[in-house]
Amino acid sequence: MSTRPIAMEAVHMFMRIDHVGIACHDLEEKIAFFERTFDLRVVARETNEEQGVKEAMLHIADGEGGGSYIQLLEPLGPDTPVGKFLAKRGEGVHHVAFGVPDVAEAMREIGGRGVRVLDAEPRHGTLGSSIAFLHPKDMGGVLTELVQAPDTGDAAPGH
Ligand code: V0V
Ligand code: CO
Repeated sequence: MSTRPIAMEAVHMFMRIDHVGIACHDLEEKIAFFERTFDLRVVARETNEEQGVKEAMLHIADGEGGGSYIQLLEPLGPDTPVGKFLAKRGEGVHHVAFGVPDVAEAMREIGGRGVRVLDAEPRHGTLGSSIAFLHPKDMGGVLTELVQAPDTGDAAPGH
């Protein structure tokens, strides 16, 4: 077995964990908990009508190609992805988001490998990112998000 270290520029699709999305009933209460308990700080808040959420990003670390965060998500209504998730499962991990260099390219490549891509084109995400989702049933039960940070690659369409 080779003991050679993996090259820094090793090619795989996911560059880093961008965020873990946590569904909650009360965004302000959960922000207060994470700030108080872990000394984390909110760096962005947004109401995203298209995704049906009010969300906040708590910064953890910076890495190559972007940072890593906890994303707290409160639904805008019961008939939204997070609203339905809360009704069915209660509060908990809603999705895991991976950083990719180019979200449109990742959607094509991953879609071509038989995983259902839920978005026809990249959508607007938090912190100016471009995002797309992969079906949880094709991802071992985990709703998975692809994230292209705003300063990497070319701007995606729809911005
Ligand atoms: C649903 N299911 C999940 C799930 N949501 N499994 C794991 N994790 C989740 N988050 C399961 C559910 O238990 C059902 O399995 C099955 O999928 C169908 O679920 P459903 O309740 O009938 O709901 P659907 O099919 O109407 O919608 C589910 C999907 C939907 C995943 C297709 O939620 C979606 O399109 N999500 C992508 C958009 C999104 O989640 N946006 C909010 C985050 P059983 O019970 O039949 O076995 S926005 C965000 O992250 C932003 C803005 C950002 O990061 O910037
Ligand atoms: Co997210």
